[in-house]
Amino acid sequence: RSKQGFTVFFTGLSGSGKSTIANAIMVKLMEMGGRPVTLLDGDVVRKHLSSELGFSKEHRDINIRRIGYVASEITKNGGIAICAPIAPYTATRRAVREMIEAYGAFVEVHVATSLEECERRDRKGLYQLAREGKIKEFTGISDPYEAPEAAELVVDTEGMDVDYCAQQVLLKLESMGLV
Ligand code: GGZ
Repeated sequence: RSKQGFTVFFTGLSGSGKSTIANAIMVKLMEMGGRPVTLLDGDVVRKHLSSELGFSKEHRDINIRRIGYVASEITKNGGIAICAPIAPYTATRRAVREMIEAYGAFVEVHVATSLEECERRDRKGLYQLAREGKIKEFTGISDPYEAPEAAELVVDTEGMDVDYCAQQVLLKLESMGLV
């Protein structure tokens, strides 16, 4: 029986489907019972933990390190942390991985929905504003996204529904012996 805590860390563009998959996997893990599950979603964290931060590289890195710290505390205490920020920088994601692997497993999930598809959906109208120059430093448009090269799992929400993607995550957690 595994009592080890772990962190599922989603990374991907705005509108890629991170939050939706994260919510679905949270529900599944809660239903399984056992360990407490904490969701650290991008916009909730920005509201409560990082409200003074903007989107410069420096501020994004501070934001991700805060998320990493909270997730590492949860992992240390045997819980499950689910994180869903953009986290565009490889080095920062690696730092968070190291912070968490000191206490438990780190499962990086790249939500690799293409920029074209995210922009086509543009569910919040942010891509249009970014194209018009009304939002500066917008990831994928005027700011970088460094795609992970060694994520534990890659999912793409284009042509795959949320439940399928969440199922893939669950299968990965099972294959890693975490659930
Ligand atoms: C990227 C931005 C920006 C800029 C506001 N670049 O789709 P959303 O709206 O709800 O998710 C995005 C969220 C990104 O915050 P994160 O904390 O996940 O970013 S990071 O990990 O890089 O710290 C988007 C909104 O904030 N948003 N301005 N310039 N996303």
